[in-house]
Amino acid sequence: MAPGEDTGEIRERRQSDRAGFVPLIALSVIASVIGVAIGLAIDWFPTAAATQAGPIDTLWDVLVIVSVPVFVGVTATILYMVWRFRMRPGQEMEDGAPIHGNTRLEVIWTIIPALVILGLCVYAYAVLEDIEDAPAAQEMQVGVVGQQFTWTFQYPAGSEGDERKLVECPGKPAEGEKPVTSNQLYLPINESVKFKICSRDVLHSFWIPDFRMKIDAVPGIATDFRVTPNKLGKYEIVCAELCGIGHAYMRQTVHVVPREEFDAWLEKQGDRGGSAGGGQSAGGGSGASAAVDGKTLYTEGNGTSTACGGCHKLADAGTAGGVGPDLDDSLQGKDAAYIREGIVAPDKTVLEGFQGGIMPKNYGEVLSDQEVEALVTYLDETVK
Ligand code: HEC
Ligand SMILES: [Cu+2]
Repeated sequence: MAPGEDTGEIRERRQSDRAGFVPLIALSVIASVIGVAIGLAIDWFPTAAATQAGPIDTLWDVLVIVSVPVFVGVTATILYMVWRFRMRPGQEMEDGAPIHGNTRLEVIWTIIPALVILGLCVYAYAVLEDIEDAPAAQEMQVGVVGQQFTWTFQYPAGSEGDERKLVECPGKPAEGEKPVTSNQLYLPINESVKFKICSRDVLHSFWIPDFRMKIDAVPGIATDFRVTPNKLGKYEIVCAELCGIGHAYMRQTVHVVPREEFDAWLEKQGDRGGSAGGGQSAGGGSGASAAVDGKTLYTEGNGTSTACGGCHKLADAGTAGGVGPDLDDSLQGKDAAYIREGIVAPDKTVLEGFQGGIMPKNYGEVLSDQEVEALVTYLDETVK
């Protein structure tokens, strides 16, 4: 075979191959349009309840618009090549044409993706700068302490304008500081808040999906993020780092409320904190304690403590939680001291068949003495 004939044949083949790419490109474009349309139509996220959600959701849409065509294009090319250059009967022993590569193509397919990635990085960085921007007005700081398996929130004491010092993790208040501590997170609407997040034990991750914000809680250091909630309502707080046996139950609620409601709530918490701090003989304190009701504490908590019914079964309260023991059974014939220990020191003795470390260890801190007694009395009387 003369070399000239060979070259001519290859040139012809190349021309017909190029023509063959037209359907491939058409296919990729149509599939990309459909793919992008589906990608944008899917409702990926929960409610957008903070100003930070807008730019983040837009960033997501841009990523969908850019990445779907890449995925579709690569997949379509692979499938098309497999089909078009498949081996046909009689070609079993043939070798492919000797190809040496194509420098121009390689330059193109290196530069274009590099530019796309660079562009997306710059854009994503700009979004990050934007959502982390400090507000012009003074902002509130809230401490977030992660521990197996509950979040505790610390509101710095002091009124507007005071220097608002945050309590250091692991939560030992400085001299003279009386932070408000709560297992409930309340935030005033349309005000920027900066969370200072830390952990008392292992890695956790503080995530509020409706705000689109999440950051790890790391033992030994404080991390932070800020949000401006802009929609009234209750949203879920989730631990997004597998942190141990009770990880799945490490869920709490953030309440976004009007400023007045927030102030009223904080003041109420402050009173509680004050009385727990030793001022229990104060007239107001005893007045409030008269209203302490064990059943309510059990089913709802005191506004600071987490409720019990999510984990425990108790017929009288109508709760069916199955994480901890069925209290109607397990407390049968037990005395008040046993029940008290089960509440304030849950890991001292762990009931057979259950795992220690799941029940929150902070009931002794977040419940006042009267509240613990009210719970003990309630349980003692109900299970008999
Ligand atoms: C996150 C889940 C969870 C929550 C919330 C919880 N518990 Fe528990 N509780 C457990 C588990 C698990 C055990 C068994 C292991 C242990 O003793 O630590 C337990 C054990 C107990 C015991 C000892 C039972 C026995 O027979 O030894 C008592 C009493 C008790 N809980 C009461 C309460 C009360 C009251 C509350 C609310 C103030 C509460 N628990 C909230 C999970 C929970
Ligand atoms: Cu966790």
